[in-house]
Amino acid sequence: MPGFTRQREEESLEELAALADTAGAKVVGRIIQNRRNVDPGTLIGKGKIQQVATMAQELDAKTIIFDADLSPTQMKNLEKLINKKVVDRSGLILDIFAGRARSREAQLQVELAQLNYFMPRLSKLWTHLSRQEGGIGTRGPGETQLETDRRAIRKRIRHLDQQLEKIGRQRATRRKHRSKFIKVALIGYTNVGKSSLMNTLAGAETFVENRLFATLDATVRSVSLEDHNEILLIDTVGFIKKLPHHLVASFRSTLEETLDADILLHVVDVSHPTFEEQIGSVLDVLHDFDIHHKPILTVFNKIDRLSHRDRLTPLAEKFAPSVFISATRGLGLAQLRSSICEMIAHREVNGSIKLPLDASRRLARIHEIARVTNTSFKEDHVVIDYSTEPESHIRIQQWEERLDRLSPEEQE
Ligand SMILES: Nc1nc2c(ncn2[C@@H]2O[C@H](COP(=O)(O)OP(=O)(O)OP(=O)(O)O)[C@@H](O)[C@H]2O)c(=O)[nH]1
Ligand SMILES: [Mg+2]
Repeated sequence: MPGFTRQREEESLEELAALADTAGAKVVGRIIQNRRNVDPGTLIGKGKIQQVATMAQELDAKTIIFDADLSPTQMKNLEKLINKKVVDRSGLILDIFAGRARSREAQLQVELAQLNYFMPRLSKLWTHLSRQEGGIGTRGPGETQLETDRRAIRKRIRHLDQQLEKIGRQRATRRKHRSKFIKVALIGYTNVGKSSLMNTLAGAETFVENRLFATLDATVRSVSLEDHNEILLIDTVGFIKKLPHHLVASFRSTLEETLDADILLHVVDVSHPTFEEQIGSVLDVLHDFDIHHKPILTVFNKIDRLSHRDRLTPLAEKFAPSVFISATRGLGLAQLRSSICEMIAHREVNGSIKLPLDASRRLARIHEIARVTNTSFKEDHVVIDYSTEPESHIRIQQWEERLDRLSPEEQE
């Protein structure tokens, strides 16, 4: 499409191949089409579909995977025209998730995401639900069967929703017990080394693998830093580009661990050819979940794989604050620890203060030294919610105490 370069698409396809490999498939061929706009019914053009069908025949491919999200109609049309099972990027990722989910919560979350995904796509070629061996040419369920399936799915979705809500509440309670600790979440693109870093810092045995989405559950470990700082380190599911929102949303309660964190460690695989693009994808997700205001330390990992470390200097300027490490070789960890301590000391705290309506100088001052998040005027006072660094917070809180003791003239 206009605005995309061939190289970028090839890299994206390379990632799709890695995903397919993770899902246990063998890639036998790839096709890219240049187009000015998408065909609403089939995404790609008629001639290209023919080419794909012929190529699939020749290579004896069982499945066609699209590096895009297909609408249910597009998927049905493509399956009819190519006469092979068609999977899109989300469907593939869901398949991986399904194979990776270990905890009960992750399993329920994945099942919910799968049902929501499959429901509008139920067609005769999708035979999963009827539990038959779904090879090509096997007939799927008939129309009445499909309707029964849909009803059963809706019921199951409601059940899963309830179960997840219950687990979510338990998780919230557990989170509350931990609230006196500073929470640091490891976030980042998939396969960048988040779990490896967790293992190095916490001496934990978190599952590490050179494949995508090794981690699906949020694991929490406590870590002691210098300065007597005891933090809780949280390992989370990795991000990937073009991951649709409904899919991310089904990991809501796992994501809440990230939403709840005080500090984010954004782990980046600096040895990856498209790491800057991966950074962009991660920041997009943070934006969508409205957590981009949290303090972020960018952790450039896998520096042991770089032959020219001078490449790193400009990165330090572009992505401050940042550190350079190797989680598996144990490089740069002292710097990482002290950077975390520094961020803890300077992190923003949320506060709220009640001021008389005429304390205009104080009001102006708050706007100077804090980020005001809400102002609500009451009959004889104003309540201001803000976030700022601990020092300013203490100063602002002192105003309130003093205001209580001062006369209105003195307050100004
Ligand atoms: N060379 C090198 N390899 C590393 C380093 N850190 C991690 N790796 C490797 O990178 C791969 C992925 O590591 P993980 O820790 O599973 O990555 P992750 O970010 O948790 O991945 P997901 O859970 O799949 O999102 C593994 O093969 C690690 O051994 C490092 O500093 N240097
Ligand atoms: Mg992991």
